[in-house]
Amino acid sequence: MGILRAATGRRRRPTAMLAGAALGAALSAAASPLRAQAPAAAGDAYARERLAFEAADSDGDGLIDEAELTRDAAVGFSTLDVDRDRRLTRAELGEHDPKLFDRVDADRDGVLTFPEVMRHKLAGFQAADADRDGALGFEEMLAGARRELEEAK
Ligand SMILES: [Ca+2]
Ligand SMILES: [Ca+2]
Ligand SMILES: [Ca+2]
Repeated sequence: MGILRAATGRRRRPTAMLAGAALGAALSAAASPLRAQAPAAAGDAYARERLAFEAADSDGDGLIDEAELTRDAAVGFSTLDVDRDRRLTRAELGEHDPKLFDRVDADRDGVLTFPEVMRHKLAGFQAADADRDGALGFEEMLAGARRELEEAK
């Protein structure tokens, strides 16, 4: 136990890619999020969202604010941007939902820029911010993600 704790650090965090992808999927189903999720029990999905939420909540106050959202999105974006040209191609995203890609790709040029991703994420963020305090709690984020998935159908 002691060795494991030392090896993993005080607080285990998912990798940047996982965090970016999972939070994106939950929050707005944008960019990184386009990665297909392996079929998993609902409990697994919940745990994964929880980990992603905690990773994005860098000050640990239990809320994701816009700065934290942006930081998390930037990490997720650059992790996916394998060739570092600041654009995400369909190939770089791997398996993803093409309809979702099209919704994020505002200028329809077939690649996603960070501003396109952020515009989509912020829209999802604001829609999910039910009490309008400029930050999302975990439950707000989950509810927003569920709503978005419904709308995407
Ligand atoms: Ca926070
Ligand atoms: Ca790229
Ligand atoms: Ca584009």
